[in-house]
Amino acid sequence: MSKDCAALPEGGSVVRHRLEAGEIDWEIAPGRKVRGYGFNGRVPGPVLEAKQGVPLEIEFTNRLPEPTVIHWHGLRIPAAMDGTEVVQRLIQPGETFTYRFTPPDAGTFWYHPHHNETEQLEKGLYGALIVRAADELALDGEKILVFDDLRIDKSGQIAKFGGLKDRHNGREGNVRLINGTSEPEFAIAAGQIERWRIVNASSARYVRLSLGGRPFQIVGTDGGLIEAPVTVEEVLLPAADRVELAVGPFEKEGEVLSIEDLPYNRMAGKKGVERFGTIRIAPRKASTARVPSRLREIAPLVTGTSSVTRTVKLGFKMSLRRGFDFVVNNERHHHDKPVKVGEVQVWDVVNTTLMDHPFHLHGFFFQVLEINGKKPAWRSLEDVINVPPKGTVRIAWYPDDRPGMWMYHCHILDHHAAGMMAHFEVVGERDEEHGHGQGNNQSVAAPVSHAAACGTTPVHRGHTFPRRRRGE
Ligand SMILES: [Cu+2]
Repeated sequence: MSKDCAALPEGGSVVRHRLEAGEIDWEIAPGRKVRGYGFNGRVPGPVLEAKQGVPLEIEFTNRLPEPTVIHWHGLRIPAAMDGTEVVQRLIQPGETFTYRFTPPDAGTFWYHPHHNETEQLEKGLYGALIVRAADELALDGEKILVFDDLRIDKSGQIAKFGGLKDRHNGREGNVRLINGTSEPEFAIAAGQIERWRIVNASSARYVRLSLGGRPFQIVGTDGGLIEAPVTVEEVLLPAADRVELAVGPFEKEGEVLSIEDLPYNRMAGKKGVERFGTIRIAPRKASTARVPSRLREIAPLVTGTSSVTRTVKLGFKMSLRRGFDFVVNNERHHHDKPVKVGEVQVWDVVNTTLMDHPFHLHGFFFQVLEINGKKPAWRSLEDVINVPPKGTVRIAWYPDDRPGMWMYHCHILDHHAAGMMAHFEVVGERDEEHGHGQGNNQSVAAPVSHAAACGTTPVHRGHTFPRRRRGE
């Protein structure tokens, strides 16, 4: 990825970026332009580089012909900076708003509008935001790959929006893009291992990612590194999901592998194998990368049997006026009960429908305790999880001291727009004192240390690892 024009000179210990959203001619393939939206004239928007624990300032200007607001997806920041209509006034055409927050966690995040997002995201408003730790896991190289699909009509432009079919299934595209380009080629030197940070920015598509059927290692998910690398031959990314991989080493110089989306049936029309891009194995280079066998510790939020504190029902409902709605607890744009700071939340997210829904919680990571009663294979920090048809995902999360209005929703953008979302308030200790003068003493949950809530105890130190030996 190019170092880009968004970076402003660093002033003191603040990292500053400037973003501008506007209409652009988006070149999705050589000579093939569509009229879309972009940040700083491009799709995806610039990679916003940030440092863990260092204040970040993003001066955003809206040059679109419509209002917008920018959401920092996955970042555990104050509610007022979450970038939704609930916590701030919409940014009107011509207006500038400066977002200020300190990213507390290293990882692969992204940014996108949170207003009219079915159209604004599809038209190209999205970008990666990378928060780096002081002691990053550095391999031989790094790639940031933002996946998207785009629906192009016969005239070669972005197809018109709306319709009951998209409202039901979510909008999938007929052109597959990585970093805003149709089926690009990437190079990796034979013998080397790279860290690939992957974002699925699609409106609805689930990407069942395969790298030519070759094994790769998962090293991180939404909330940063997992505890230990996991070797797989494919990984499923629901809409809005992220994954970090250690890719390579490949041996055969000149070989070309497909970056593919394998068939996945989310009960909204099944597709075949579809290519997103290719990998060319470039001339061999020496490698100094080693993927540590332990990446970090993630303390469990809940041990033993968990008692559920809330049930969230994702549903579908017929409507005389609109044909049908997607709902939470039987209500469009549901208002859920408040959550108290310091009380561990154990939620059953129940999918009462016959299709998959990617559940997204704003502003807090959760740990997945069970999927349909089964413990996941490894522990991770997530902000998006797929809830299978008629299935239940049990999650645990810790409301640390960031009171305010938050939300959760399905990240199939059409479902979100059709009502599958809820607002809720995180109520701080101070609010409690005002109301009852009892502070947070009534908290029933076991005390959880900040480190446990954030789940961050890095194991690896520094980024110099012993040189890989042959056969290792
Ligand atoms: Cu959904």
